[in-house]
Amino acid sequence: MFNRLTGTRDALVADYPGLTRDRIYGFTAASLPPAVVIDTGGLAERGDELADLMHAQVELAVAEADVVVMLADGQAGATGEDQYVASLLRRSGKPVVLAVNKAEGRDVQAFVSDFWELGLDTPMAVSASHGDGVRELLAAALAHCPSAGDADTARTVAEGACITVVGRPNVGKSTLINRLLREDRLVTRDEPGTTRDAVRVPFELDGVPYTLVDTAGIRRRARVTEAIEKFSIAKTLQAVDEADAVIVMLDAREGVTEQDASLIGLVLERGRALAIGINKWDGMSDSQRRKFMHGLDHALPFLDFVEKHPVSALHGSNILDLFRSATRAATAARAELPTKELTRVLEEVVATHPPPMVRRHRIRLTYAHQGGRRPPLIVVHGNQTELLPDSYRRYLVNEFRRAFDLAGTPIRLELRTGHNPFAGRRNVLTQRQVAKRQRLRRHSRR
Ligand SMILES: Nc1nc2c(ncn2[C@@H]2O[C@H](COP(=O)(O)OP(=O)(O)OP(=O)(O)O)[C@@H](O)[C@H]2O)c(=O)[nH]1
Ligand SMILES: [Mg+2]
Repeated sequence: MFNRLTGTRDALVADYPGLTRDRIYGFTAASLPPAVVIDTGGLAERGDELADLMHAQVELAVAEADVVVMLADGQAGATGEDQYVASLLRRSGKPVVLAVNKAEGRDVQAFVSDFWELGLDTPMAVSASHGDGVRELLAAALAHCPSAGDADTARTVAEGACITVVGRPNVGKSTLINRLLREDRLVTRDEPGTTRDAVRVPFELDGVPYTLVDTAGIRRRARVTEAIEKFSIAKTLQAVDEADAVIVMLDAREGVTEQDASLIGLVLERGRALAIGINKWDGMSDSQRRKFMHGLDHALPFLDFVEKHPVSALHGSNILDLFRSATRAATAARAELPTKELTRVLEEVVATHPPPMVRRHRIRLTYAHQGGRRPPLIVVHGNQTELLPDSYRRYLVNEFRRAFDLAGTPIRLELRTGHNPFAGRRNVLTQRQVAKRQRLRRHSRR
């Protein structure tokens, strides 16, 4: 069911180990309404050590959740274990949606009839492997989440652009926000895991309203001893998804770690605009600073479109520059790109550096239009576009970025080949052409 909801295993973004069974986090597939999904291990009634550890993992996931989906095996019928799970979930106080799985090809009413006795809401017949009822299940679950749906439009009108601060634990996210606000609004401490939930605070700069979002520090893999961390990963992921721009905070004293790179990868994968703050720059020697910058270019070579600022959240130096980079990135993410301008830029770019020849034909790129915003999606039309090399795609993106001043936001490019009127038509020779061909053959044989 998790794979079905998230589309593929690629949607997997965080992998939290317990001793026994991980909590796995993912985003719903693009064709479904947006949500963060957590997969948990099975709940067993046996009171051994293994079951206890699994319980702890499930409890943490339930605590983070707005709504819980209980998945039962319909082909096995309602069992004592289902009764047990249902009673645990009822006690959690969270809304529960009951899904009865493996319903493909069955009569729905009869299939779920067993499950009314669990005393949860209406049981829904689903098939995770076939996809039946999955969309309905998600809709039923989201109906329990007040923030779902049109939150996006409501927010941008009322509260301005939403700038979310993310980074490993203890890098100074809350300190940055406090310094921007000029008050100790958020708890900061020299200890990872200080912030446990995503916190939204209003902020105004030069008369423009924004929403700042502080998040719990996210790390890809906790050590086993830290498996029982109480902060909400789901809320951090959701805050990234809802952001207009993300500030990724790094700790200059620790260099760019693999976790930083994977967090930035997650932000880009979700198509979010960003700026990078290199924090705790104070008290570092020149050679330490040089070493960090060198490591940064090396670790993140593909990030030249993202603005990076060394800052001290503690002292407030450069933090406004960092914030302004983020707001520019947010604006770029929502930029409107008129078809006329896009096509003009495309024509110029193609005239300067034409696409390569493929099988003695030149790939033709004729016009471009905008297919979406946040992040900008540019659709380029032409012929044989599927043969366009990656290097040329990158070149196009860079040129569009430059022409429209789109710093800080990823840009998506979609190539579309128009209908080719000759496709699939066999070339039928005329009588004279057939005769000529035969003559030529005879001639060459001789
Ligand atoms: N020297 C120095 N210390 C800083 C700076 N920014 C933050 N710190 C310190 O780093 C520690 C952690 O800061 P927090 O703001 O709580 O970090 P966080 O990223 O919110 O941490 P979590 O909420 O646990 O994810 C605190 O002791 C801060 O005083 C800075 O620019 N320079
Ligand atoms: Mg914090």
